[in-house]
Amino acid sequence: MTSQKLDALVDGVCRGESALIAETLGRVEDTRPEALPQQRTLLGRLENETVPEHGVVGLTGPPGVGKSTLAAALIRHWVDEGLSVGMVAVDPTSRRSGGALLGDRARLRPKPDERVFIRSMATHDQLGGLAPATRAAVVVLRAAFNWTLVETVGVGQSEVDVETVADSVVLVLQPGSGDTLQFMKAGILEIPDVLVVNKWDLGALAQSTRADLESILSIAPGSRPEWSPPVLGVSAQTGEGVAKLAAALREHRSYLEGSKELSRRRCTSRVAWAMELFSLRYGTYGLERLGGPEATRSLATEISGTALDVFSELATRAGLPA
Ligand SMILES: Nc1nc2c(ncn2[C@@H]2O[C@H](COP(=O)(O)OP(=O)(O)O)[C@@H](O)[C@H]2O)c(=O)[nH]1
Ligand SMILES: [Mg+2]
Repeated sequence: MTSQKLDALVDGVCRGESALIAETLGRVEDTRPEALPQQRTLLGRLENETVPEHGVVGLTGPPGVGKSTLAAALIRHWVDEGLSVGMVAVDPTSRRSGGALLGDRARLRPKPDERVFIRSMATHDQLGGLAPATRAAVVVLRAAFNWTLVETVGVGQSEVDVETVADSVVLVLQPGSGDTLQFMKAGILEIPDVLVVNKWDLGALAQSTRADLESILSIAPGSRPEWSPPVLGVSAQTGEGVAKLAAALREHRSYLEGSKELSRRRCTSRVAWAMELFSLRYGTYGLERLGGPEATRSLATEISGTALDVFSELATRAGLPA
């Protein structure tokens, strides 16, 4: 890639031009080793040029709770406020996620001057590269848009652990599904920054689910003393509560920016990404050369630069080709 081409891609992405965003996504999702040097340059430039205020929100939860519908409602809310939004939807189970999202896009009906970009990823064509590809896509979209949404199924069960991709994690549940107890047992309620009981239009059942969640959280509060995750009743279908969700995300954003939490999360995310790339490429053989997974992880934490820089440095230190 010539330096003019690189400049054109970076400028185009930062201006939010769909065609150049799509081209850049294609380049950064390429899993061939020979694509790496270009990706390093491209992602490094994009990270440098990203406005620090641009935020990444993860929407996660069981299938069918209304994550995609809620994403559409949230995108509509933000766009009406004059903000631009990018979205990555990761669906490890469905080959139809692309089609489903197109449905959402139709529901969204963005006007020509509204900046919305949606990318869906299914596992069938990604194999083990899904998580790194998702992370790379997030870097691209974050450079382009005020908000980037990442929709994933489940929490801590899917290949992409959303808490290592997003700055703010929203756990979406639906009334009376019995998921609450399961999540509590799995310790998963410690992950979200905001909890949503979607399908609030279902009435009393929704209210009792919210009450259950609130009482669980009051016994086992999140791991961050300065932020108590709100539990919001939302109907993605009628739009009720969507503005409150947007306000909670804005507030969480302020909390992140005013504390060390944002840089801590970005560091966790960079290390997770570098580790994934390294394990995919070199497996346990590579990890053993650096003294095992834990030693590799702590080494990765000390290396600066983008995730791809960290990956290359790990490879160099292991005496392997990056
Ligand atoms: N009653 C009600 N149904 C909803 C709401 N949000 C989504 N749904 C429905 O729930 C089903 C699953 O929605 P979807 O967004 O695909 O869920 P996802 O699998 O979590 O992405 C669809 O039939 C939606 O129409 C809501 O707020 N209220
Ligand atoms: Mg969905």
